[in-house]
Amino acid sequence: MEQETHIRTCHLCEAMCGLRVETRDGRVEKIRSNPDDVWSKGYLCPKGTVLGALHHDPDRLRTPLIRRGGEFKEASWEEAFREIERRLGTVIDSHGLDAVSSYIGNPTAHNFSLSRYVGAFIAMSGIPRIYSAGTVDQWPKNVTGALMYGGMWTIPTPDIDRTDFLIIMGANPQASQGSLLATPDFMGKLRAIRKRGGRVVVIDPRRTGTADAADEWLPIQPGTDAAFLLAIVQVLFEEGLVDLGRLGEHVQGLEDVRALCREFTPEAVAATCRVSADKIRGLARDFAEAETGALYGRIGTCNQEFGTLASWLVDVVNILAGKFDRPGGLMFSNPIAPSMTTLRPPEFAEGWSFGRWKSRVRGAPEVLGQVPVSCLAEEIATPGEGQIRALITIAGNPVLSAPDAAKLDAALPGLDCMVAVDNYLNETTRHAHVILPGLSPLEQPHYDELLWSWAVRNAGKYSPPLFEPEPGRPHEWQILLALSALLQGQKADDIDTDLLDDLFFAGLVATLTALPHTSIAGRDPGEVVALAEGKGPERMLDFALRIGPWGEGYGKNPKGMTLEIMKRSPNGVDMGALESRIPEVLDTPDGKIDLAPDYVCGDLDRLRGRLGEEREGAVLVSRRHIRSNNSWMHNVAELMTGKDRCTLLVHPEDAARWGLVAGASAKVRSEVGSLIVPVELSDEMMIGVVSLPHGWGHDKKGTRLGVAARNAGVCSNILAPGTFVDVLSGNAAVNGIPVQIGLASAGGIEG
Ligand SMILES: Nc1nc2c(c(=O)[nH]1)N[C@H]1C(S)=C(S)[C@@H](COP(=O)(O)OP(=O)(O)OC[C@H]3O[C@@H](n4cnc5c(=O)[nH]c(N)nc54)[C@H](O)[C@@H]3O)O[C@H]1N2
Ligand SMILES: Nc1nc2c(c(=O)[nH]1)N[C@H]1C(S)=C(S)[C@@H](COP(=O)(O)OP(=O)(O)OC[C@H]3O[C@@H](n4cnc5c(=O)[nH]c(N)nc54)[C@H](O)[C@@H]3O)O[C@H]1N2
Ligand code: SF4
Ligand SMILES: [Mo]
Repeated sequence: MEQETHIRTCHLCEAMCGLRVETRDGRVEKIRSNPDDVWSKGYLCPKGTVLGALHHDPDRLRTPLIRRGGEFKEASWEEAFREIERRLGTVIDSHGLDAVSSYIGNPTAHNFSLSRYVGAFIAMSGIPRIYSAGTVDQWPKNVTGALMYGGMWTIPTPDIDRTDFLIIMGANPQASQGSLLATPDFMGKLRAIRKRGGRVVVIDPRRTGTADAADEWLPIQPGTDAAFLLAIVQVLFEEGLVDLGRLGEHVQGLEDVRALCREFTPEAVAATCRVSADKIRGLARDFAEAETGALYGRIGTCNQEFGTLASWLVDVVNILAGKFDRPGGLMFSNPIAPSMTTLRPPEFAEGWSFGRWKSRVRGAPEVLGQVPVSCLAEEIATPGEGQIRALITIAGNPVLSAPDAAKLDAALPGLDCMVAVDNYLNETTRHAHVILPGLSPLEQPHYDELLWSWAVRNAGKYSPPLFEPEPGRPHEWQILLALSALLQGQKADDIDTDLLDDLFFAGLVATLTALPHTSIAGRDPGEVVALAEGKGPERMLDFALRIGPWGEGYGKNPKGMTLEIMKRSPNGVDMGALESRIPEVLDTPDGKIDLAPDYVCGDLDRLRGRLGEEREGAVLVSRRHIRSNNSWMHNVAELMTGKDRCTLLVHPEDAARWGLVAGASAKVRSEVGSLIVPVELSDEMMIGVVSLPHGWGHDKKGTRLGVAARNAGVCSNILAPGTFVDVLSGNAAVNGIPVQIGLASAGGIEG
């Protein structure tokens, strides 16, 4: 057969790079970048080149697996769904749907089907409570988005193409490629800022690859960003540098912020943050005075003790310094296909409220419908009314990625029913009774659902499937709909996923026609449904494109965007740079930005307490690597070459204090666990701070990950106490974990 070249978008991360995939005889031969891609213009990273290896990975599951005893056996789809019906039925008959829960993992957001149907699954299954990777990730941003702007996914992103001063706080795009900041080639854009005379500052306890490429690295004590930012705010007020510009009339709460920052002078926070007062003042002045500027905060500012305060203050600083909603500042995208994920959940129709219920065992208050994922283990393991007895994991590996990892690993075998929608038999899914594999991404179309919501340009791209799915295999959207039907008590043999899809779609259309600002506002939903074509995620994408800002509007704008038109531009469509969106983007009760939400400001006492504390001893932070992706890409041999990456980074002075030498093994102990890991000396680390990557620990028995098992590493989340959270959001604090460190071979420390 002839060689073919397919144009495609890489689905692995937020960079959404354009690829040229060369195939022959049903095999991927080579993947290169696509220079004609309107968005990525020829950029890609090493992970993009291995989509073929992932597709052809012999360990990737292609049929359902049913576990009987300790053995997984291949099964037909009918058998698998019948087995789930039987197991779920037993749980639900005895304990009701309250005994069923679900964990939603990160690749859900990057998968064509799952991203569009996980909402259908949650709504139609009737499962009362779910857990997700969101509470080890961006939940603080969801809280501040909801309270400040009225939408839990209304999250601003830095306009890096036009900024002349970028401050990066707690993010390492050199590895991650950017997060809640969708751009290709972040590092190229960073270099471009400097080349045009701009300045880049990185605030991070580690001198990362991003910091190395910046003008300045500003080390900070983990978990103290909120105090640092409050001091910046204090300086802005004290020195008369506050200038809201055109946003003045759209902001309320300014005087509250002025009053509450007063005590947080640079001098008051300097020792805690380990940043000099002069540095803080200088940075505040420079930022305020810059013509354009954007302060960007990401996972290091979220996955920590004061995540919500820090996330709030990142936005506050931008707003006060006049760097918000204007070119070169922090801006809101306007996606060509608006994300349905970003619709306000019906339970919050009357406004955002918190703590409507509490977790059963720990009493953790609900935040935006979820409690910390670390609660999952105890909710499974603790007997009593409301105990979780059945769990459905969807594209998640919480046994490695969630805090208190060992506890969850120990709890999962206690379930009466566990179903995993996953492409691998890994650390988490090995506990499942049934594993349902999704199609390979190359067998599916692609168009990111959520990520364009914080893209640095208003663009979009559709990729057709590259390979035909193997006959008889359902799409993941069909799997999710079938699972929701089983949870509703339907018989496996009777499920009609097309019918369920029609129901879900009709519900979505009804929701959108009832909203005031869409192009189909007030239309008869039945009429719109009748006009919509196709089924599944393609119909939803077409719908999103049509009702979007450039959309055809079901007849309203006949030349407007449709999926058909999008498909004619395989290299993507670019509607231009970001534009100011305030006030239209706001959905707060008074239509203004709430600069000082009570819920958030209520946490300042806790921060005051932190400033009064003397904390000594080492703390642990996390890191990422460009050739890795959370826990699940360590099975690709091409990405696993080179030196061991699962090491403890230690500053040489610390190493000397703790008796460590390069290559030796350190024993690291926290309040909840201990592990032994090779030491890598590095003056990248701030003294007193050590770093471990997450997503490793592939030495568990019963997985089917040939390559990963040979490069097992250790699971850093064994050290993360589940109760160490950002109180306001319930988000895990996997950064800033107090640890003790010693030489392992010499017996190390006790424990
Ligand atoms: N210590 C520490 N812990 C962290 C973090 C940290 O910085 N430090 N980061 C946190 C963050 S930000 C996140 S997002 C979480 C991630 O946490 P998770 O989402 O739980 O973990 P992943 O490693 O992304 O696991 C993804 C799973 O999805 C499966 N999968 C991959 N592709 C597909 C697909 O197309 N379909 C299906 N059905 N399954 C698929 C994989 O096999 C794997 O089982 O980890 C968190 N944990
Ligand atoms: N290659 C690769 N890309 C990825 C992923 C991956 O695993 N691998 N994961 C994806 C996912 S799910 C996400 S959410 C994004 C995350 O993307 P990023 O937010 O860029 O995450 P990291 O690369 O982990 O960088 C976090 C930085 O925060 C620093 N840090 C830790 N604690 C603190 C603190 O208290 N204060 C400050 N200021 N800094 C701190 C750490 O030292 C680290 O350098 O990346 C995505 N992209
Ligand atoms: S940066 Fe790498 S992983 Fe991310 S989309 Fe581009 S090629 Fe894929
Ligand atoms: Mo994430």
